[in-house]
Amino acid sequence: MVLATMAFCYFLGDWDVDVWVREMQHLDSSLDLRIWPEVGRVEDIDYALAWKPPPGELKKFPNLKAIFSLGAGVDHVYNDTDLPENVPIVRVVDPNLTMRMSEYVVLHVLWHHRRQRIYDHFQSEGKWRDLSQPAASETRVGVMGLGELGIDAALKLKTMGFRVAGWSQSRKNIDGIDSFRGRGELKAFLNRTDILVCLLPLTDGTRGLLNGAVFRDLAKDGAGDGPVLINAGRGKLQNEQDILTALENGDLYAATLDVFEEEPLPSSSPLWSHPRVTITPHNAAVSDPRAINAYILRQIKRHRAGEKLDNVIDRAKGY
Ligand code: NDP
Ligand code: OXD
Repeated sequence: MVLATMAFCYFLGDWDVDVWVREMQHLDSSLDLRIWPEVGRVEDIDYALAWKPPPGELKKFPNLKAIFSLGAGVDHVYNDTDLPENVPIVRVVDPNLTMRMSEYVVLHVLWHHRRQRIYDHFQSEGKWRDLSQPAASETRVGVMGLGELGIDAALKLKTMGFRVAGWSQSRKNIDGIDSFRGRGELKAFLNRTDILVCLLPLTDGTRGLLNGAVFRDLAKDGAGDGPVLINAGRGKLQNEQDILTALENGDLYAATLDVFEEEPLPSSSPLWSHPRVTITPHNAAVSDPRAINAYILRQIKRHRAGEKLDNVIDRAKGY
């Protein structure tokens, strides 16, 4: 199919433009690719491929047929309160991204479960010492957000022997995973959770959810060192002052954070130097240019052929 009669516009923020363009041209060298802000005639643009598009820019394309988020989350598109109406917003659902996220979740659950922070400390002191070690089957992991990413991570943790539950809007029926739904079942979900993994989207219904009241409800009778938070969803899901307070009062023992209220995390944040906090720079599951471009191009080819787009977000729900 000839795609040369239409134009794509990339919004790439601080990502590597050369790599994204090279990978897309590798897939189809005939494409008319524009890189914001050098967009040329706004009437030409059929598809926007966007990471953090500046508010107001998408509205300028009168012939826009779809907006592709370059990540799984779409809150960075929603930041624009003046989005064109009736243009579908499509998010990434791709095995490459899903596997990366599950690697991250499994790594950090195991790292806390196996008490690796303490062994690193022993090593720094040249100390040969072993600690008691609960079995995975004694450790209860709770995954907030049982969507594309949460389900895959939950199943991998279950395979490793952990006792896994998930929390979502709707009830799930997944073999071996206990399902909790909605605010009414949140407390029960937290009460049975030793390691809380957050893979929720940022919406009006989830903003600020990871707060002191939630940490207070986490199980305090676990086999490990105490409740752990792993957040790879979005930074604005969490209240960082409440995380620090909970780390002091024992509602949390430790945390792994990939996302932050403000990114990059300001150098003044006490999280950087907290002895029981692990920080990664919002790279739990990076968007791989080759895989994500291929996913989007497949969708566009199908769309041009009159087929429906997949993974269009529900604007009313916000994810
Ligand atoms: P999905 O849309 O597939 O899943 C979202 C899940 O959250 C669903 O299970 C949904 O419930 C649940 N949910 C949404 N709102 C609520 C609510 N108010 N209460 C309870 N549950 C709720 O998203 P993905 O799994 O693909 O991605 C999740 C998020 O991960 C992304 O939005 C993004 O923010 C983040 N992410 C972070 C990355 C990183 O590198 N740090 C990389 C990729 C994604 P239901 O199933 O009932 O609809
Ligand atoms: C995403 C992300 O949403 O990388 O994909 O945060």
